Amino acid sequence: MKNSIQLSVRSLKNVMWLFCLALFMSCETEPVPQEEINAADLGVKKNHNVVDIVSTHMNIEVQSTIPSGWTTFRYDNRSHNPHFVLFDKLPDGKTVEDSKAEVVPVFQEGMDFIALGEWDNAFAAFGQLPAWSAEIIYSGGTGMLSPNHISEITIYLEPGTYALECYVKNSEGVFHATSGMITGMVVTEDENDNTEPESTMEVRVSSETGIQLDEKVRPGKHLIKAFFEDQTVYSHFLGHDINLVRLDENADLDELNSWMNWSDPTAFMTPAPEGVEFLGGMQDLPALEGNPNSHVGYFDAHLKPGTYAFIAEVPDPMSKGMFKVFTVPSSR
Ligand SMILES: [Cu+2]
Repeated sequence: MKNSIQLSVRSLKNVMWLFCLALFMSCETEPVPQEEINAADLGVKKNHNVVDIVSTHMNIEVQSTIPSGWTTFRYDNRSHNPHFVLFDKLPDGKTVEDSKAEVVPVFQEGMDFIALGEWDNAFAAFGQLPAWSAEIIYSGGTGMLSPNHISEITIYLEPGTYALECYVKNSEGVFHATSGMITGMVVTEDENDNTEPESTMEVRVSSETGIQLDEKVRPGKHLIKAFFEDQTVYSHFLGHDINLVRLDENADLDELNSWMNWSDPTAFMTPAPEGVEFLGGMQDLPALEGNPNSHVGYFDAHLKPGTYAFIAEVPDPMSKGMFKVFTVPSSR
């Protein structure tokens, strides 16, 4: 008897709740179609096999071995600096210890000469890079992420040995990798059974046409598909990536445009430009011919109404069509 009373009270509550919901929905002048709500807020399917990456200071903590295939990484930046995590696929037989010994110090020496304006010495220093470093395949990773932010990305990882690194510079021009932000990870031949995720929005990046996105961006939780049409090497020795930033009224677009270039001795150093919140993105994907998975990476974003931009870390991204400012409206 008690149970049946409880049940009917519960049923009554349910009916009242549905009534209130119906009343609330009827007040909307333009109801949002259910499929749109699903796509924007509920359709982001989470992968359950998430690999955690954490930075608490100048470090990258991640498990040392994972299976190959589509993999979701959850990067938690608990430090006081903006960071990213670039996945360098190393040539066979090389490990992160080789990168630490033969690559990281060379870049630091080259950078130190650039800072002194000694370009000849800088080029001589970069000439010390081991021949094998030209075979490193930049294989995606988390875009720039402000402190106390979390970003999830999904990329397809081929078996191999990787170095995960961040090369933002501190206020003295020291690369974060020099200070310890580089770590190794082995991707085994074992395949995970994850499938490619479904996106709610797509952005495309190309060395010829820059960054392209839909004219209308809807607010909500998104899983953004970054499609790299191609990849190339710019004057800073690296390719293009894509980063999502939120801009407030203090943001100086010219300053941000100049800042996004590691090889500029006055740029890509902390503190980051004011008024800019880095929300992740996708590091350089290799866009290999005949390998569709190498063109695609996914990253999550909760787009609230406001002003944002997609921007690549390349010299003068504005001139390359790789700095696209857009607005997220308050309604769909
Ligand atoms: Cu860093």
